Amino acid sequence: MKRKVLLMGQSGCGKTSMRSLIFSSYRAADTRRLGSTLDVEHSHVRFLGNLVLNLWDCGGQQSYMDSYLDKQRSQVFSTVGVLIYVFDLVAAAEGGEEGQTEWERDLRYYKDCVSALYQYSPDAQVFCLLHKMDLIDATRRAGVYSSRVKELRRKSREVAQAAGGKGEGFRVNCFATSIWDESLYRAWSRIVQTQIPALGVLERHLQLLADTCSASEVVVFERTTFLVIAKALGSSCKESSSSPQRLTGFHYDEEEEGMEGFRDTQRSSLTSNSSGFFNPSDSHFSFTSSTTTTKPSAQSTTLDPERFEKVSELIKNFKLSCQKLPAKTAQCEFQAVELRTPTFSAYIDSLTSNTYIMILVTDPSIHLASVKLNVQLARDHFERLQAINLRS
Ligand SMILES: Nc1nc2c(ncn2[C@@H]2O[C@H](COP(=O)(O)OP(=O)(O)OP(=O)(O)O)[C@@H](O)[C@H]2O)c(=O)[nH]1
Ligand SMILES: [Mg+2]
Repeated sequence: MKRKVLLMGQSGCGKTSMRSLIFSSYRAADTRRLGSTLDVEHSHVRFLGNLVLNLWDCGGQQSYMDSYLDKQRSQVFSTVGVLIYVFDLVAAAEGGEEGQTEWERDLRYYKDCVSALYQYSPDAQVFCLLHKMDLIDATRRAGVYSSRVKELRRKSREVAQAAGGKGEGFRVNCFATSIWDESLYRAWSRIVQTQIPALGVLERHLQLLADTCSASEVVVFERTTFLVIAKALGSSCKESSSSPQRLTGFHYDEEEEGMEGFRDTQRSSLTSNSSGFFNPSDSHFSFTSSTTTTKPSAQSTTLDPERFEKVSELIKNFKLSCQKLPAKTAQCEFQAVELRTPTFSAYIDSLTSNTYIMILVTDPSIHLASVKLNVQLARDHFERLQAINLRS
């Protein structure tokens, strides 16, 4: 199963950087050495065995952009599964040529790309990454983000109306991102999740495993990228939470979806359990009392909405650090992690040939040995499940 993924945006916005971080062994600092991409760089990334992401990293210099939208239009925009349009938030604030700001030029190109996509791949998914968020002052992030998202959604509606459609056009999924933290993993995890068939089936089976292990949370990561593929809450935790807002303790507008990691409230929201993981046995924990954006209740422990992506980033960096060890050690593959803290235990191990699993247990009466045994017994089952789901 092949999926074409278009990575577009103006020159210097960070497309090749994010691709290199997620799919190659780059660290954020290594991206400073990258040169500008000439025309389109194609790469095939095998994901979960049979799913192949056909990445088109489209160089963003003006002459190339004009060519994609004109001479190469049908070639570039046909059979697209996903369009990822990257905006450089810092450049957008600056003035460009002919009195047009960079943001206006970005918007014009974005609109033209969406219009071409509407024509050649109307079933594609559209993701907008508002990138280099680390360079925006923390107090301005929410404002900048939500105003940009509003404009992008408006542009999509305009394209749909111009094409004679009655609907809203593409549903635009926006994320605030930076190569310097886990926000990039969150965005890319969501993007690849949309391309995995029968994800719901995998999540249902994970839920069963979570219950069998009496776990609080279970997460599956892809083996090489460590992107989050699927997750499930144990039943006891599920009953007490009915919405993502309740789970994270945040309420926010639609325009602010996707900027979780950059919310001002994040720092103050982490309480005693600073790992950010769910701890139902914590006497201060309350799903229901924590619902304000700016003032988390002293009575509540809110969860870091990016806790799993933090794990992705940590493990990926750990693996990169290991490569610096003497040759014999560096060649060893990362295998498993066991972590015990006063409030929870975590176990990470391989699940299938293409995935790792992380199981979080907060009940102190549950021994990790039994969790390990369950993972061992579940391996063949999940291997078969993955093969069935990705066969089509
Ligand atoms: N501060 C910051 N810098 C970034 C981020 N992402 C990328 N950069 C920097 O932006 C510069 C340009 O990145 P590239 O990935 O080459 O940009 P590109 O979009 O591929 O550009 P073209 O290939 O010319 O289209 C590099 O120096 C990166 O280090 C980010 O999130 N924050
Ligand atoms: Mg590039």
